[in-house]
Amino acid sequence: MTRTAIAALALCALTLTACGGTTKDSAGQQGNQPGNTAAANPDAKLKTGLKVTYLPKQVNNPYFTVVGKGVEQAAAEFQAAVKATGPSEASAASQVTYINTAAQQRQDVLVLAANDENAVAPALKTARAQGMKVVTLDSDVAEDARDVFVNQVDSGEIAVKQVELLSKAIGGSGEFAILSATANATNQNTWIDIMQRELAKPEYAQLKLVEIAYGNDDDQTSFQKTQGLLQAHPNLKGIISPTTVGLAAAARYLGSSEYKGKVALTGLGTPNQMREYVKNDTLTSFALWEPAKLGYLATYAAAALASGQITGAAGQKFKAGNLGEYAIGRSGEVVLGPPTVFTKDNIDRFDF
Ligand code: RAM
Repeated sequence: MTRTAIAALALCALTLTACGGTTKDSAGQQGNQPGNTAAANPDAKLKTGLKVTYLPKQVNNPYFTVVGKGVEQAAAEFQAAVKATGPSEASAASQVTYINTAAQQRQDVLVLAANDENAVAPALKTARAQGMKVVTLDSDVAEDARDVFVNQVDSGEIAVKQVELLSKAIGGSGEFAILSATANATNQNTWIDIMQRELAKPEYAQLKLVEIAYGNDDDQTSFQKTQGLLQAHPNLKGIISPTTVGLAAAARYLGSSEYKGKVALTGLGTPNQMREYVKNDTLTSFALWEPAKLGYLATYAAAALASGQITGAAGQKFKAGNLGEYAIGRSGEVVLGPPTVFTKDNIDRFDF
């Protein structure tokens, strides 16, 4: 699916307008081919002893380490064995060899956050044809290359929230930039597309998006890109960074520069990485979901697939341990829940 198509789907969900074009949006239909050909049996027992591979976008990103804790916790609850593996950088094709290895090692399920929606699709399709179940979390792949996508938050909601936070921080008017992760990341591009549509609303008429920069979810690159944005746009009033790596690097740069307090910053970050910058007034608010819950939910979805409880079709339900029951929505998507906004007032209640 193209970026625009994903954004359009997210927008359909947001505005509740009638949107055609999807082929499996009602309960009881078969899930995505080629993996989901059997009928679902909601009463099937959750299998124990499953082999789970967890493949984040990159291994050295604290956010994905926390997601991995949730994967481990769920797996421990149904005695599955987890292999966590992955590239050190989040480039488009960097995950292909890890997918092939998981298939060769006959892993039952793969839980992955994709760096590119298409680059990994052929390897995933081959693995699924051999019987491996594929659950994406955080950042999706082409819909026919996975069984289920576990989205952290409704894509529209999280994109709109960031525009709202930025607008508030700069008094509703002025130039701003986006500091994203990699140019191919499905989640980033979906959110950015929705943000751009949101800017067309009359209440944002005075906001001007002047540049989208890519820090590649690399700390140094994100730091330098922040500096570059500030130099290139002397009238810049704010930055949205919808990536935990970008937000932390931008805060580090801003916090010790002449721009501190003059250029606003918001986006998506982990409380532990952002605490000092919220406390020293580099930024007032940012948002996120609970990464461990995302990993936990996705791993239960993967086990439900491997146990035959679900096939990935819309309307099917499964139990996700202590998170309770979840239903699969259109396009095989399961949504974890609403985001949390962190400020000085609540940040000390969170430790991740
Ligand atoms: C980074 C990654 C991830 C994104 C978070 C918010 O860690 O880009 O995909 O969801 O930020």
